Amino acid sequence: MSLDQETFSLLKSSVQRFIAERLVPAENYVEEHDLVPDDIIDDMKELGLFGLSIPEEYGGIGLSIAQECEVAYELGHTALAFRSVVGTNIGIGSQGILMDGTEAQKAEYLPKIASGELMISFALTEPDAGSDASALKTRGEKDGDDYLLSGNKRYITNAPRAGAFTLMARTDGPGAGGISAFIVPADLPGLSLGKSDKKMGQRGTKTCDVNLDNVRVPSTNIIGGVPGKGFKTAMKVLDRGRLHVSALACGMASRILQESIAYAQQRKQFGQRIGDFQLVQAMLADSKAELMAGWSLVQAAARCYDAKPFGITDPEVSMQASCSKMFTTEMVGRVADRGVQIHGGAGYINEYKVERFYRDVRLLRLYEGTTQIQQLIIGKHLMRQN
Ligand code: COS
Repeated sequence: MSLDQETFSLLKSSVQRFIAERLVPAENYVEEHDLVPDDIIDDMKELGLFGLSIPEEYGGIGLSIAQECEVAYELGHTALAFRSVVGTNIGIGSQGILMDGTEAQKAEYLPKIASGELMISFALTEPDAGSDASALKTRGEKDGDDYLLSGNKRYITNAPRAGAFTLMARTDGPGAGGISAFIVPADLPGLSLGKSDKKMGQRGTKTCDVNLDNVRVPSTNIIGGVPGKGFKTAMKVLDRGRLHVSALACGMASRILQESIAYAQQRKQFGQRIGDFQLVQAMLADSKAELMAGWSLVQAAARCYDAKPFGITDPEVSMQASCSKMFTTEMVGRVADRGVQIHGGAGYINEYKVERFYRDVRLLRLYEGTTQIQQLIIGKHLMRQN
């Protein structure tokens, strides 16, 4: 699946224009009010951002992952809260349905997800199951043709905005093989949301707990209709999501570098621009080279992903996605740190963008699998090679 090159170039220019003209000017509002305004969300729907990864037959734009990464790279050039609004519909919320859902599930949910009419979140993490995802405790008890879901999901991105969840619950005993993925409408009796999480950064990004107390869900809402396959669905979704996050990290590194260069060009000390000092140039050079390395890695891994049949388990793809996520999210952390350093005291002041981006990017090393989880996945893969 991919969009023809000419239409894709037009889409990319529209996204670039939208970011420059609508999103960047709204960054201060989002930071101040901890809110992405509704009119911007409406414009995102209009632009088709919610449906980037959904095939055209279901009303989306049908980008390949390599193309999706290019758009994510662009979206990385502004406050990450904007990307977060569309992120779950493009990625972790929708992709399980697309990869493993029945035809009826795809036909029912994907068009609404693609248009943004339905926002969908991904509910895997729990209070006692973060990195150790297969230890999740949310239970799904069979009751006639239904399942009764009970448990707690934590730090669920877009939960306050979601009309449905792709939600993992234990239906069949311990371990990964006992987990099923459900499509859970948000308005079912027994489902409630916790209070909004107060986070270090990414103001405007909405996360909270999702609590389930005997929520009755028909067994036809199990993704693919077969219980016990939910953990693999979640892992495949995360493989893809990790490439998207990697591209986002590169986009943000590029924006921080732009901010740093602009500051180094106008700020004067010791009678000259600070950018004329070689020690400042060294920081800019390190950031530029690391950004180029990271972005090349993401593009290569995305091409590898696109070359394989969609939605199947492929250890090589999984390993490359983890290499990308590990390298790029650590890289943007270093670029942000240098950005603050180049700004000096100003870099610690909230009105400068680098202060916010420094906090925003910290999350990239944590969600969709910490750096240490990526290392485990890469290491495991390497030790399996003959
Ligand atoms: N694609 C498809 N299947 C996969 C897979 C992948 N990428 N990774 C693992 N699996 C399968 C395995 O093949 C195994 O299947 P079998 O039992 O048939 O052999 C099953 O899933 C269990 O795999 P494994 O034993 O490797 O699972 P672990 O419990 O050891 O967990 C890690 C593996 C740690 C990698 C996983 O729990 C993980 O990614 N944790 C991080 C979770 C995360 O990213 N959370 C963020 C939440 S979303 S913001």
